[in-house]
Amino acid sequence: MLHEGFVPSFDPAGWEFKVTGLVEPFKLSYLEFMDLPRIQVTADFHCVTHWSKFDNLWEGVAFSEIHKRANPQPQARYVTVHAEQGYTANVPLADLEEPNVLFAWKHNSENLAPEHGWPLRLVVPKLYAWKSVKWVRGLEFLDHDRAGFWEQNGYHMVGDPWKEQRYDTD
Ligand SMILES: Nc1nc2c(c(=O)[nH]1)N[C@H]1C(S)=C(S)[C@@H](COP(=O)(O)O)O[C@H]1N2
Ligand SMILES: [Mo]
Repeated sequence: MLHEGFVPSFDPAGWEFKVTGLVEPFKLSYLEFMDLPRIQVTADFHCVTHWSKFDNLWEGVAFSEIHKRANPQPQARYVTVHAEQGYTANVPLADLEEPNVLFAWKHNSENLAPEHGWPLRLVVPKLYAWKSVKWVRGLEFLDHDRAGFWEQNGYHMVGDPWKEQRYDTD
């Protein structure tokens, strides 16, 4: 699948990125987010419905930049990723700590199209693409794994394509 719901409109003045839960909570405005150091990552992208896009060049801010500012408590082991319209996905913190996880706004040197997540999407190359949350607006650090949108609808809590973890029964 591609996404649930409609493509949200973007208002830079009203946009903020919120980090909450077992952390030192903080918020970033759009300009503050765009001021963070940037990286580029090349990675494949696997949807759970058996399509893949290879060799994508992503540009944005590494997860590690947000992680170090959040300074999570030791018991924080899971993250709920929050997006526009209440979309959520749960990801083990260990999978976000991979060096190629980023918040991207460029794909193959062009700004993301609105339907692909503009102004910001998470990219978690090692997991199925439903964890690569489009229109991302925040992270919530938790000590337990809480099912997100697709996970409540039968998808896997981790979603590793190499283990074919599609459904909660895999
Ligand atoms: N906010 C949000 N992000 C989302 C989704 C969604 O429904 N809402 N769908 C996911 C799924 S299932 C896939 S396959 C990818 C698709 O990304 P693309 O549209 O850029 O190809 O986005 C993921 N991110
Ligand atoms: Mo998907």
